[in-house]
Amino acid sequence: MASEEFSGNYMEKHTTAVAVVDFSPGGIREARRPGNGIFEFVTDNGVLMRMQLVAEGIVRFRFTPEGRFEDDFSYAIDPAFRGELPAHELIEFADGYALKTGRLSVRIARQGLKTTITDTVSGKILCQDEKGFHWEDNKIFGGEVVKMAKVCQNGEYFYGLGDKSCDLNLRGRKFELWGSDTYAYGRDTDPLYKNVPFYLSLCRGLCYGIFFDNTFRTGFDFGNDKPNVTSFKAQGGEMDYYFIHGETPLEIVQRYTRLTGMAEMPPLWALGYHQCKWSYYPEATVRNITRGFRQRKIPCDAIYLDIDYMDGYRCFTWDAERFPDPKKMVSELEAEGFKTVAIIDPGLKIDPNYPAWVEGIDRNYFCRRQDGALAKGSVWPGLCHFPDFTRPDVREWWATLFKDLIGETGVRGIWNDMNEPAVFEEGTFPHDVRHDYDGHPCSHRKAHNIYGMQMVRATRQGLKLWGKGRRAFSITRSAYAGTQRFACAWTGDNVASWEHLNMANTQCQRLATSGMSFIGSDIGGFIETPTPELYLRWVQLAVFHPFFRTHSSGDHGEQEPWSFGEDTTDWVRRAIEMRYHLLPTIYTAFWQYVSEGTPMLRSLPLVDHQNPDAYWRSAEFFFGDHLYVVPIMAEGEEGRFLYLPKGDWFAYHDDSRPKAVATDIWIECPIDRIPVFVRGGAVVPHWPLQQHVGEIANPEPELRAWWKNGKETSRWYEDEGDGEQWKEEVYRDSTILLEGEEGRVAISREWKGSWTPGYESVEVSFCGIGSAEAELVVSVDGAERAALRGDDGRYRVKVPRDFRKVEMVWVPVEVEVANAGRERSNVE
Ligand code: NBV
Repeated sequence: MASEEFSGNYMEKHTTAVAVVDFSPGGIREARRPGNGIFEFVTDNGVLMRMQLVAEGIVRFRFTPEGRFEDDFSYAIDPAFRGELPAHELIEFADGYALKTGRLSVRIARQGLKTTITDTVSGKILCQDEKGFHWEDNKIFGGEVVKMAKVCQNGEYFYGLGDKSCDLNLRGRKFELWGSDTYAYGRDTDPLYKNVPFYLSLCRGLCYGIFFDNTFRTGFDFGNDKPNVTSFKAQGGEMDYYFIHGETPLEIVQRYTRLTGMAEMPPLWALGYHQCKWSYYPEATVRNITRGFRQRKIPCDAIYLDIDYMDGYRCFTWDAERFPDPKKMVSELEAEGFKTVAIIDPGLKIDPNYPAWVEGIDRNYFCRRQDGALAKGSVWPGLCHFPDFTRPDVREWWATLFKDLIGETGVRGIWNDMNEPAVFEEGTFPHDVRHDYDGHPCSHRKAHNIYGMQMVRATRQGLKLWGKGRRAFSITRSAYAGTQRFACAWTGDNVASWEHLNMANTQCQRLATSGMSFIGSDIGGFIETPTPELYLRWVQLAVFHPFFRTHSSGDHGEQEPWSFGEDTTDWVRRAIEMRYHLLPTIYTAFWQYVSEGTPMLRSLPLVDHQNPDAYWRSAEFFFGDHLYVVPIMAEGEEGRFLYLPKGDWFAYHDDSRPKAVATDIWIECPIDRIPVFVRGGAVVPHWPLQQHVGEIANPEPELRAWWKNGKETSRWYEDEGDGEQWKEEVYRDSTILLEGEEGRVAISREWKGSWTPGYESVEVSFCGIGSAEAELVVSVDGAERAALRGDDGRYRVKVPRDFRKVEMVWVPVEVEVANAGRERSNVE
């Protein structure tokens, strides 16, 4: 029994033995309005429902059969979130009630509390209850298993839900959320590491999102058990969900992200390339690797220390033989442009000679079992105790433990692993482990899914406490909704296979849809060794993943950019160089994520949401506003069909234009290139090549502006790259308008913020114009300037840093249009 209980399956085994009886709400006997925008309904069988208008487009629903709600506490909802309530009214009908806002009508049936939400503009139903709220009594653990069933409409597609590894569309599948250490997971492995109970529905151009804020083990079914039913349920707690509406899927993701909290700007170096392995040690090996980058001129900004840097895997210690003088090493690496990132796990070794453990035990900071005994589990150091990160005082203490690592030694980033929490053999903590849950004591059944989030929250506190005013860089493997406030994340222990490359693509897109844009996968695969081609294609995809890190378990072979032969080294270098050139664009997309909640990776269906042809596609995605990335994810693929959404597009590498916009156009994909398209009219900021961020003190930017007959808006965000001043608007956030017509193109810009860049001038390149020599005149803020046409056909002009307008006029000659695309019929 003990080991069964420890395995976490105890409840499942015991509850499945009993026949399931579902209960449903009866008829409304009382309606009341306890606050502005808040409405409560009580049924004759004691169910209490609360409907709360939270902000424009967000309605929260809470149900309890217990007649009273629990304390309103959530780890997911950002305490800083403030929603403005739109005008609304509640109308009573014979068969129920309706809450109306300008945009939504939410009807609640008098009998059974079923809701129907209609978009009042189109008059179409967005989301309708099937069985609606229902529940099962939980005699083993108390409380209820709470359930919700909604109609799954014909033509409805689903996205989101964190790190699931299947194709983007979730329709026809079911999933669980219960953070799990899933070494070498596969396409159908479920649950995985992260728990993000947010999904997005897209149906013939209409869309909505559901965020089910419940931290117990949760299940989602998108028409799997019953093709016409979408349902979600949890093993305890309340049915507490937010319906989120928006004009577009991106607006819904923005609203969800605002609700659960915005990420902070990362230090700019964190967007560079990172090199990791389990493990680089001793010091000589670390230095050999960093030297390898500089000698081969492959840009890199961060080097990682996995668990072997510690003394016997004791967190916050160093192995004195392997790393005799960590401070010296870290500061010398820093002088060469490498930031050191170190791993920290949650388990602290039970060892009376180990100060962190002694402090934890003396202060009673470790998790206990139901009967009061300390919870134990074996992990890397042997038997460990685990801090209860759901206590504010424990989080504060944890932050202090980083004094040496961050404050003294100068480690710049902390990587939290094993925080599902993972425990050898048993998998995770037993259900009965107690947690404080910030003053709402509960068992591990409720706290499991937020344990990792609270750990990395505490870690981030440490980074801020000792980081000398620098921006924090923290990484987590496990997460709950809202973790984007505290960390960047990676997709865990993947495998060096083409299938895993495909999964990395969908997982990163999906996490971005789920509010977590700062995401990446272990490039090349954590387990096993990639072929040179697989490694290269992976790096090429990851150029467009916000977190850009090679990591491997290291016991199978080398996985540095130069480990795969000379040609591959050159091609990998080229891909990494592309990343460094694009850093200002990546940083701008990050800013849009931080300031508006707009995902950095934008899945095609979320952008092209009026076109159901795009709904089932998983491969292509948008990076930021204007780049469209077409990853190559199959062995030997030298060309592929792709879907190009409506609009003007240019091939990024040579400004050629695909012949036609179609669902199936053919492109060549030479080995040294990742196909990327740029939207016509886009202005995309670039930097000169650096071997690491900061190598050039004030890099002179290049703005590449692609031709469009019409108008297009672009953004360009700049700041000092570190420090907290961006919060005081010490940045330059430019909005650039491009206007083009035959014989004329102009870009004009305005900016917000008080930051003054250190460079003197900017290079503007007009791309994709064709030949425009005849009587070419360029003016910058009204003054004439010389423009040069390069061999690449681009017109370049140097402009002062604070330019407002650049205009180029010429007498049009016939415009050459090269063909990047061939129609399908040409190649079949
Ligand atoms: O710390 C070792 C590894 C780490 O490299 C990896 O990234 C984590 O996902 N860690 C898992 C524990 C060992 C896994 C077998």
